[in-house]
Amino acid sequence: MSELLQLPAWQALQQHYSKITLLTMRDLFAQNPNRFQNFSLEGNALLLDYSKNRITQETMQLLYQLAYESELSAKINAMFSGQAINYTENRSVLHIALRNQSQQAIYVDGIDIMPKVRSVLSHMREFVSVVRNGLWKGYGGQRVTDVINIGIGGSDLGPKMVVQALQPYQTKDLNFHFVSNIDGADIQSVLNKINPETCLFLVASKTFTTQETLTNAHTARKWLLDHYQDKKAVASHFVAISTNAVAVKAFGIDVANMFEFWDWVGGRYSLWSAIGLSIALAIGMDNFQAMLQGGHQMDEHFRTADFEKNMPVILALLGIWYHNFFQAESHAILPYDQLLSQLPSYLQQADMESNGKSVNNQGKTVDYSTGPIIWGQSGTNGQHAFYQLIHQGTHLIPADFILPIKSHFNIGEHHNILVANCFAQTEALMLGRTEAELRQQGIDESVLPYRVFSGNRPSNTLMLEKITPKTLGSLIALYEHKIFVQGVIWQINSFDQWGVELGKQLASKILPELSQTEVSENHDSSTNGLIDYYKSYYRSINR
Ligand code: G6Q
Repeated sequence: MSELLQLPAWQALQQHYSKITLLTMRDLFAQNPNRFQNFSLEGNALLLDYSKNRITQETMQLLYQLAYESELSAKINAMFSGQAINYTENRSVLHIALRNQSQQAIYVDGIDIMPKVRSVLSHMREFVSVVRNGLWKGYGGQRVTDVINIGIGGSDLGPKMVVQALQPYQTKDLNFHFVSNIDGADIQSVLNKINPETCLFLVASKTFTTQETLTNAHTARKWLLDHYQDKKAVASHFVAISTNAVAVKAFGIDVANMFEFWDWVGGRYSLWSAIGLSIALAIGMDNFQAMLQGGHQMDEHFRTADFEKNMPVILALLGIWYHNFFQAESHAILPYDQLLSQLPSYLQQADMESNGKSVNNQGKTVDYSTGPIIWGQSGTNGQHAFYQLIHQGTHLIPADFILPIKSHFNIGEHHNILVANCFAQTEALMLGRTEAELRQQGIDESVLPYRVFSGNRPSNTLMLEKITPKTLGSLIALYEHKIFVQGVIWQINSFDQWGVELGKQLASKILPELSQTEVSENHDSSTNGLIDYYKSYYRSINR
């Protein structure tokens, strides 16, 4: 049995679980009128209500005990002090340094990295001001109207999510586009909309070797050169965000227009770095700094607050409670704000790429479940799609409801209706509807069983004042730290992603085979069969 399963707190939780399954939240709320006060927490302009969970004070105490026994405090200190906690790649994990607003030095290999962080931020500030003021000119002398971020995974999802979320802060002078997919439809649909004279491509790639990003960037480069017929044009229309200066130069991008970041920034934690250049161009550098400040405030909260008052820790422990004890396989992210519509996809990568691991820090296969499946959609759209299954299906799906108090769009009753729906959903999930209540309403006996809601379905509600750069920064950092805490408890490395490699290697092996005429023999019969079917069908329709 693994170390984790032998921890006294884990075993106590196992015992406690059988007691909890006999309780309903409906009863727990009826017994304790202060349940909301007892199980909610406010800070950093966020309110976390976790009272609608299948927990008692004892549950929480045991979960905190699990955090202590997992030496969480030491692990938090290890991250903040720059230790190489990404042990399979021997790297520090310091996205917190990118938003460090204190004068505190942060060391990697004995060198303070903060001067470098600040220097890239001033490079970004200078560039953002030049572009936003129309002083950056294309090769033909025109100002920029369209910014196209070419990147994938961590170099796409974060910036795309934030640019969408902070749309009310966006300059009207620039349009933003995100190209990620290798499918030519992605880049072509953007190229169809923009003008070569007024476009600016941001090639965002930590390694500058990613096949999708480089292929898209070369297609964009060719498109631009077809227009200008002069290679010198590339420098006026492309900038790079990367750790790989050699490859950036080889592409034809002026290294003076390369924005640097470092190997201690993981791709999915990189929106705070120069990878966030599209965000800074959209909302301006002051707003970008406000987002960093929001992130930093959450870092300070996470680093200093007792576990009992620590939002990321509480969210992480509740996640473990359902995932490992109730065997809930997934977790839904349900933002009640259209501006946050990309948040579920963003968190899907942040969480699933971080904690989708099955080997622990001792190199042993784990004997417990790790990372949940993260999914979701903005409310109220989800209500008319998949909430049925959350309410009456056979799966237990813990969910986070995220709601701003004030909307950026004051249109009639829209916001109040949205808010009412959000609260109604968490109430319905918790309370359910009994046969007796249905009878009282005069519901026909023949349909009674179908109309019963079992209830007792857990949710957290996160309320924030308004979606601003600062509150969004705090919200993102909250989830980043939640993911980290879960990784600590599961004893896995949340910061590598070897699972992405195999498919990449096999794809580069298959690519040349697609243009060969011989029958494929290098793979299993399914893969050979698919390759051959594709090749012969393709040839037959392209004669
Ligand atoms: C994230 C992953 C991955 C990465 C992309 C893009 O943590 O590492 O999603 O961001 O594969 O990589 P590049 O930025 O190197 O192109």
